[in-house]
Amino acid sequence: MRKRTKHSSEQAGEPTAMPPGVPGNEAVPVAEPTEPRPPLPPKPDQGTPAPMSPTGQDTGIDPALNAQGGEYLTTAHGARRSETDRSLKAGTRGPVLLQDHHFREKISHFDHERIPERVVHARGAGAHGVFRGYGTAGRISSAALFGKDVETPVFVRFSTVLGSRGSADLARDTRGFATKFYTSEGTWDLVGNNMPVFFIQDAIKFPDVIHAGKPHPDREIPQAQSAHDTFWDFVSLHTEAQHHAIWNMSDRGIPRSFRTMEGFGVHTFRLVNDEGRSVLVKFHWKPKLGVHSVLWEEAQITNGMDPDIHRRDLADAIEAGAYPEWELGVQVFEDNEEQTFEGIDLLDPTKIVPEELAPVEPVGLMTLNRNPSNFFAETEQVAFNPNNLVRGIDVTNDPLLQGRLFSYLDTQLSRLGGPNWIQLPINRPHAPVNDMLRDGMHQTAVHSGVAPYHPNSLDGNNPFPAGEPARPFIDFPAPVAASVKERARPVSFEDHFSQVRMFWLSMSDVEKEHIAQAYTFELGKCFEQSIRERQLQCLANIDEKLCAVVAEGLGMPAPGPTVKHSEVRPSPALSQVGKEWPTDGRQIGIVVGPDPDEKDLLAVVTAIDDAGMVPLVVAPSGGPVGASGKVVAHRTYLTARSVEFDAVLVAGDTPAAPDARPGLDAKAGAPAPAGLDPRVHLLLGEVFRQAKAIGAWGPRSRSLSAAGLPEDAPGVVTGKSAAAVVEQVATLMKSHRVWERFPVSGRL
Ligand code: HDE
Repeated sequence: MRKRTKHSSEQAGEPTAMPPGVPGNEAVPVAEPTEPRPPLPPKPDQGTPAPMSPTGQDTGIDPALNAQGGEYLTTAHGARRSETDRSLKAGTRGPVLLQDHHFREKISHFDHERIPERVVHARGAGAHGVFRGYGTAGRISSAALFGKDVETPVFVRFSTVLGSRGSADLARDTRGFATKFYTSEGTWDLVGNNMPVFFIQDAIKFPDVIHAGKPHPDREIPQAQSAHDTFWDFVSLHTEAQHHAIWNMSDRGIPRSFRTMEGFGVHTFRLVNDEGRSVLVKFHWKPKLGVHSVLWEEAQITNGMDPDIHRRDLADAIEAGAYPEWELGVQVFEDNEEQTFEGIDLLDPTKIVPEELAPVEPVGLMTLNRNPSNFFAETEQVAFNPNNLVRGIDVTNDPLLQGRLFSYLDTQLSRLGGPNWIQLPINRPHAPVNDMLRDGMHQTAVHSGVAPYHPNSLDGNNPFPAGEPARPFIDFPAPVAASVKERARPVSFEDHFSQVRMFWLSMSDVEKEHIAQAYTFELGKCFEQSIRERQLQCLANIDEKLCAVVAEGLGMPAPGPTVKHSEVRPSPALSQVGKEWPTDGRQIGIVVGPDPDEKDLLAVVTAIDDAGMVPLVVAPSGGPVGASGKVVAHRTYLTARSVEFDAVLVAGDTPAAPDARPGLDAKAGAPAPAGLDPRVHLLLGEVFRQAKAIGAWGPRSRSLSAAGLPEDAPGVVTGKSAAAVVEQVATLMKSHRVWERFPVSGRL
């Protein structure tokens, strides 16, 4: 990440601009402009200008826009206004008049500014980008977007599931990963999650699981959390939910960033090639930066000090030119009558196919390279729908997917206020549209012709059904088995534990510790003893050691298993530990004292910048650091907190600043040693506990020992030369954390 973003230090309260006192930066009172200026240029989403109005008059304004044209303030119907700060009154001190249309229009529109938030996935962040096909999927799908070097614009919205629009980003939860591909053959929506399995097998259960996960209906708490009775009541009563639940309890439930999340289509889809042959596939998004998560302690601190962390991180990275990338891949299976692979039912959304059995074959690369210009118009109004399919991509009979094919079209009717939401700029296809849908609330198209029906003779039979040369969408002629109508599920959907055990056995020791702690925390927040008992029984059916550790934490007896564990082979691809990743965009805190060696500091900042990472200088107070003022503090001891750094460097001594109060260090559990600023003590203690790389250089750096950090601990680098320390820290960061530093009980 080369460029510092304009927002990167906002959350901590320091302006990134040079402070007053620096020549050319004196505070000048902001005067209201007095001359009109040319209209704002159209925003990228607002289409190409089409100046004709329905009356045939060339107004010079795009009628689809009709929002920011001309230089002067107007009412919504275009009458210029000379005054918008005072309401119309009967005399200076008199009552406001009902005839003040401008006042009523302004207030009334404001009263209706909010639309209902999404019933699930309400909290999210979006970005524009491009998908480039590798040309490798041509043999299995006729979709044009998979063609070699074909570029398709995309819009992606990431989200949490349970929380409201204003909830914190680092809730322990599943993340939505929804992608709209504006292809030349129509829009394809791949509406997936960051976990490859789902809580339920049949869509009819969706309202049940969501009612259980959302806040309790009496007090409407807790917000954006699964650590409560109704959630665990549902999960323990529905053993099919255990697989998704263990993913949530694992580190995957608290991602470091949207940029370090995998994505999954979850269901099995069907791809069809130009010869009409089909295969079954599972879609995977693989982040170029690797899969990385935070710790539960970090999540809890972050939700207080920077609840917008994921939104900010995505926007900052794109603004700085560190465009996040994901490779889209498919696991490919034969489309046979059983629709199983190695005994795994491909229609069961609570099952995965291990990558070791069916490798993920890359088909294209997605790069997110543009932030939305208006959150409401784009991120809030974007409407995804798994029905949006293009030629070459089709659905299967997965009963969860089948239900979704109804739900998404339906939900937009109330969320976006009628059937014409597809005409909103962010939802418009980039392919030509010629449907015979007419009228309805908020119709913005001015259709011509007299015969919106088919066939017709009055409009020359337009629009024409597309023949094969025009490459229409083809409903794949999937065979339908002769059967009876019944409310039943296949026997193959009844194994609810072997894949959960496979996930558990695939985890490293550290990841197992985290999972056990997460279950203990969540069940510890439940009040009903019977719910804890039932979930402990489920844990025993997954793994007895896991159950024993959680039971001990809860102070309850551990039950034995009631199912026989099947033989499962671990899938190493499920673990996040043991791999190396690029460090682009990772944040390094550089803690300095009041009088740092400026030459060293400048060299370190430059080296980190050049390596594509973000240096954040943490100084006793804001403003320029050192006499020359070449480096400015991005954080102060007061505003910095461990959670925003992936590694920390300490440049020299960090004595207590005049505003340091001993109480600030209370959380670290011990008073700060004399001479060390208590906030630096707290910072270093947390960073150490969070197993992040720590570096210090120079004979004067006594801060590490003063903070009680053992210099020979794994991932603590000291040395004479700043450059060498920075290089070693950067190497350590490739593994994301210094995993050896975590205490492991050995009981799991
Ligand atoms: Fe969704 N889901 N869902 N879901 N879902 C919605 O649609 C629903 C499911 C997913 O950023 C809603 O427009 C049903 C699985 C994402 O705008 C709603 C069922 C997966 C998003 C809805 C499921 C998802 C949604 C709410 C069970 C992963 C956010 C607002 C059959 C493969 C999209 C909206 C965005 C949103 C229904 C299950 C992913 C109510 C009935 C499985 C990423 O229509």
